Amino acid sequence: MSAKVGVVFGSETDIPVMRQVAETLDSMGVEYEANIISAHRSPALAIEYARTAQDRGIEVIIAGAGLAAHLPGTMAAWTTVPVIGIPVKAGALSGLDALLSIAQMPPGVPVATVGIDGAKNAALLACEILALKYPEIASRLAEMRRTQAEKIGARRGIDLLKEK
Ligand code: RP5
Repeated sequence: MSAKVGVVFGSETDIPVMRQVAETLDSMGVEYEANIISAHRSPALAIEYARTAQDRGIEVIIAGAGLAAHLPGTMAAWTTVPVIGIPVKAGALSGLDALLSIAQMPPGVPVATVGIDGAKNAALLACEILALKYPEIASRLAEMRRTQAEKIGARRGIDLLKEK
């Protein structure tokens, strides 16, 4: 099966966060490919990746980066495949710089933005986009939501406040 999700990130130092994307997509049975691409250090590769993504069967791109995080916006500038950006916590501003860089895209080139280090939500949002087309992914998401609700439901009651 070919990859539906293109996962890209700016540096090997992003791997601990981006690994959660892989774990979540694996749990949903969604095929993906992963590449280190930097908007600043390998800009030509970034453009080539985004321009060819749709022809290679990629239906959603998840792009993670820290600091002045231009990778998601660069991807979005060169493709109309939906791009989800993950601001990775790094450097003096602990991810706030990346969050604003990714969220504050000028009108006309949207990037869906999750919270700082929000890798799991990025993967789940990608699954929700894919679920519009693939019923099996929709079923797995529904099952995940049911399980999640059951776990919360099992933790009700005033005794919670008395546990040590
Ligand atoms: C960004 O700069 C990367 O996405 C990473 O989060 C950050 C720091 O990169 P390194 O200097 O650790 O390679 O491009």
